[in-house]
Amino acid sequence: MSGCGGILIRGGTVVNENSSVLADVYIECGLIQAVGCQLPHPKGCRVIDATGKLVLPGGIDSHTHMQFPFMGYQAVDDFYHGTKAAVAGGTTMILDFVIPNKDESLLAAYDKWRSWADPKVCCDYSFHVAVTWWSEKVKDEMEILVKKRGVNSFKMFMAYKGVFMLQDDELYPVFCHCKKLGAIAQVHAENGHLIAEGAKKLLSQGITGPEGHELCRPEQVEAEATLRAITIASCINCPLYIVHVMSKSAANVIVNARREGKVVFGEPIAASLGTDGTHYWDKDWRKAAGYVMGPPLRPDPTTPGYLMDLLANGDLTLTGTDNCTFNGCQKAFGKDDFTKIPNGVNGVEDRMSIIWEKGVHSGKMDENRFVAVTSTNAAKIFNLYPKKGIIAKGSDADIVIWDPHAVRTISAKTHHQLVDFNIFEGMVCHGVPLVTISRGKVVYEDGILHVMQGSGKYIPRKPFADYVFKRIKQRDEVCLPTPVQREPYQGEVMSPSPTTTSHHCGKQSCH
Ligand code: URQ
Ligand code: ZN
Ligand code: ZN
Repeated sequence: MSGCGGILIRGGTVVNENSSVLADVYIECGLIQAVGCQLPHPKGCRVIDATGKLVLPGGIDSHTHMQFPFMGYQAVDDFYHGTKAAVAGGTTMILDFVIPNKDESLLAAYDKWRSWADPKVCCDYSFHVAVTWWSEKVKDEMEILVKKRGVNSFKMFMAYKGVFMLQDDELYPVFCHCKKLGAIAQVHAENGHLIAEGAKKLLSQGITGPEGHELCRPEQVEAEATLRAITIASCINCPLYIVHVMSKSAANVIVNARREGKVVFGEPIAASLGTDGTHYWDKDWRKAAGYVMGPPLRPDPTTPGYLMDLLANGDLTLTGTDNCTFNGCQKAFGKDDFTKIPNGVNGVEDRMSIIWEKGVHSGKMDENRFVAVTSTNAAKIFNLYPKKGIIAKGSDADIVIWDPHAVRTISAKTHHQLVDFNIFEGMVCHGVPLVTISRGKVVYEDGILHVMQGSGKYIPRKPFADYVFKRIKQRDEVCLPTPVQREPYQGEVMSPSPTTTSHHCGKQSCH
């Protein structure tokens, strides 16, 4: 245990999802080598005093879009600035999205995204892949992505009509295929048809500003699609993951489905937990546009607190950010038409502090649940556990030393993201990362970044995560429908009339 630049974190409280214990942590060669009391101090290793501080598994942001080319612009936070900001906020892994255009090869898109990310990432990362069209080729490529590229999650859009949206009769085979491959199906749940109609109507009524973005896609539009996706998935016994849960109505649909025993996971994001959609009515156009994302934040100001309660009690499972940032001059493309405002907000840097402030400091959840919803549950769902998501011997040394009492004020003036706006501007948060360690290297300490572009690794993920698929497999085995055993029907069978409309088998007479 020496010679690799080991680090001994001494005297902190090690917090995992199920325990908080006073212990030292020794890391070397990128891994946690030991967790215990009064660990020896190997010669030459660095000692970090964590007395009075918490030692947490690094955050895993389940949902980002770094340098995403979208709505005519490229997101300004690329894989370098985005991951740099992530580690400054205590996040040590991101799950980003490969989003092919319709008709584009999924494998080619995956290769393109890898070529963007690999030279730039400052922390570990992995990819979900979006299925934006459906064909035999897509089906084959999904299989290659799972078996040869380490992808175990696919996102389907029920919105962005004509761009990324799939129809119900496409969702069904895609969900079937995800299940067969052991990948989790994720959905962007909004009714794309209703949004398109709503937007046309509002524009014709002279509503062109950011408030139109929320008005054309109210809560029911999100809730309806959430229920529809859950219904389709449950007909197939396919596990389902609802990305960016933004409203009480959609969250309630997920709560009910889980109460009915369905294998459904809900992901609220820093934005939906930390702020609300009243800003769309701000008189300052740039400010209002800064919050435009899909699904939108909700004007009901009790939404963030409600979602946090559900996250605290287990109805919602994990958190991401949907970090997808556009500057004011890019958002301004939609100055006269809200449908042209590039969708997306920040969050990757501030997620941990927002959830600590609104979740733990407020008394809604303890530090163990905080670890579960910011790290462990993502690791379990995406089959990264126990490599990630836990402080234990043998796990990757992705660690945050967290000061639960320190306070910081969020601002675009001081954040590490490139974007020129912060949706949490002025928010005072307890809970501050003091030191972030990624793969055994200190990448952030006392406000200073020590990152190197390209030092992060792509993490391949195996299919059939136990956390997701154990129940599914068992149900498939024991819940098969069985035919009723009957004596064969012996009575008369009348041939249908050739003049009536046929259905089902298309034949006029079945015997
Ligand atoms: O829907 C998403 O996740 C994308 C494409 C990013 N933007 C957004 O507004 N959520
Ligand atoms: Zn989405
Ligand atoms: Zn997204």
